[in-house]
Amino acid sequence: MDKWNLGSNHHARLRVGQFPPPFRHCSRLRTIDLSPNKYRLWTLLCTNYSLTVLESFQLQIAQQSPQMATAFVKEVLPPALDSTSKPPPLFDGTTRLYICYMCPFAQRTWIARNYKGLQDKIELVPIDLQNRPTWYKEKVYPENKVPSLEHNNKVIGESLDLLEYIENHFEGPALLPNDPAKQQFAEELLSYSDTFNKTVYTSFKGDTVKEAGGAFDYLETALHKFDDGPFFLGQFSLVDIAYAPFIERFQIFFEDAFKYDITSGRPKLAAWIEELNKIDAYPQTKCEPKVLVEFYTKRFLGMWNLLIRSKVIYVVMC
Ligand SMILES: N[C@@H](CCC(=O)N[C@@H](CS)C(=O)NCC(=O)O)C(=O)O
Repeated sequence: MDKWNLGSNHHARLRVGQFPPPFRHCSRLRTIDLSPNKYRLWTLLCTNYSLTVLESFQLQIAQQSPQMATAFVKEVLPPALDSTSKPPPLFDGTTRLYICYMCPFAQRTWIARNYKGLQDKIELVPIDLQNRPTWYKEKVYPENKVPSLEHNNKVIGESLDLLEYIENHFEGPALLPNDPAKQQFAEELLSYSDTFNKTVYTSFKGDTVKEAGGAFDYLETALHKFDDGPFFLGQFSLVDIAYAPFIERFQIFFEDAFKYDITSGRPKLAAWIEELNKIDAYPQTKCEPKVLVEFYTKRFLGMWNLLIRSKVIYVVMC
């Protein structure tokens, strides 16, 4: 597709939080539909202000079929703050979500923020955990972990608590259903998520596929409970958000390290992953698979394995 031409059959739609800088605070503009001509104007405008916005916008559009009328722009992500970075103007009334791009716990809260369309209300503040700024522990969150949320002059942590906090304190589409049976199942699955993660992470030290298999089966069974949608409670909810970052990592790592497809023989889990990827709020929070595999291999299989896999040893020996 021509970089500057949307094509006569295409229309594009920008959403709040995805406008280029001069319009970012136009809260009255929730979405705007663009005809091909208007789109050309926008691309010129974007070029002046943010090439990244423009490029990801075009990438997204290029991926749409001509029939599809909607294209979403990826948020331009801020660089991670490290030990050399000054703190943001803390407790100035801005709501800030402190995350780390690689952290699955933080990713949960990031997905919820995106899904509720709070990109303009909750500022993302990524932290480099390997080279943490000292002010984070001293002035923001004494636990020194991510995620944490600075809101109304206080800081709250713990990803599962934060999911509920975001659901209860901010506007946007509901992430918990009213149905008491579904609410009860949500509680059950949210409290199982720690056990699930522990079981899978612990399995890396033993007979991984066998030990982790039961945990994946548990999810497969859970996905059969409600048949009014592909998600744990039928419709997309906090429960899906709680599991998504971990399943993302496990699927990639199991495939790479153990040649094991976690969706094999688990059709509901396969469908869940496929549907999850269609939720706009999620894909832009995902990690680069290569980075993830390297990180997990080093952490769970050891440095030696990483060197062999990265062919360093092979090259040295040949
Ligand atoms: N239970 C916490 C776990 C958060 C957590 O362990 N985050 C990691 C990054 S993935 C972290 O901040 N680690 C820093 C540290 O432990 O010093 C939650 O659910 O939010």
